[in-house]
Order: sequence, then structure tokens, then C-alpha cells
Amino acid sequence: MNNSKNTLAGLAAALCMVLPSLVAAQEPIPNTQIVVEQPWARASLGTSRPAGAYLTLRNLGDTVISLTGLEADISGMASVHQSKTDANGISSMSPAGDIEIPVGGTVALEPGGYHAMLMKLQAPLIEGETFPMTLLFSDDTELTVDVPIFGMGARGPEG
Ligand SMILES: [Cu+2]
Repeated sequence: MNNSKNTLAGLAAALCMVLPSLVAAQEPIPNTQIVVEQPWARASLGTSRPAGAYLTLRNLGDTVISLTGLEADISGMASVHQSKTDANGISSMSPAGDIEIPVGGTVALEPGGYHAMLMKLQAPLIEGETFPMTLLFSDDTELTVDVPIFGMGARGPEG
């Protein structure tokens, strides 16, 4: 009896320590030093294949900051990928890891390079619509942008 009481008390104490940090994690801190330019994505053929989204990040602050991840309700699994083409012309992609955005500089997520990979699509990307995507940064800030969806043959932010 005593033992289970102690366990419960310990559990309650542990929860009290964990809960405040969980609550804090749910309050997004908006990033004020990064500007997102020209976000865009291509319409998807249903939801069976992952979709890519593209944009340029410009660092207007005076410290280097890194893009560390992505979230999007339209994707059950969103992450930053990097496409590479080897000497034989075979292209592949893999998780990009953290991407540094230099002070005063830009990093582009574009076809053939870094890109936002939206896997496990929860809904198709439909031309003419937009979807919100949240960018996560190394200082625990984030930025949510509306990504316009262009046609399946779009090659850039101008469609
Ligand atoms: Cu990819």
C-alpha cells in the first residue's frame, strides 16, 4: 500500500516537472530574423507519392541560424531533404540535417537541391490552393508560411 502511494507521489512529482516544459513547447516563438521568399509547391497526383515544397530563406539578423525541421498538417511526415546527382547521373535524396543560413545570406530550397519533403500526404495538393507549412529553427523559434500550389509542370515560384 505504502509502496503504491510512494509510486503515485513520485509520478505526480515527475508530471509536475514535465508538464510546464510541455506547455512551453506548445507556445511557438515566432522567428523575427528570417524572411521566407517565394514559397511554392507542385500539385500532387493524389496522396500516394510524397510532394516537394520550395522556398528561399533570407537571414536579416546578425547571428547564423539553422533550419532544423519542418511541420505541415498536410503531411504525416515532413522533413528537409537534399537531392544529389552522382557521377553516373543517378540522383538520390536523403535527410539534409541542419542547414545554416548565413548572416545577410540566403538558402534556397529548390528542385534538385534542398527541398521540403512532404511524405504521407493527408490530402492532395490541389492547384490554386495553399497550405500552411511551419519551419523550425535552431533557436527554438518557428515561422509558418502559406505555400501556394502551382500546376504539376511548374518549374519555379513563377509557376
Ligand atoms: Cu525528398
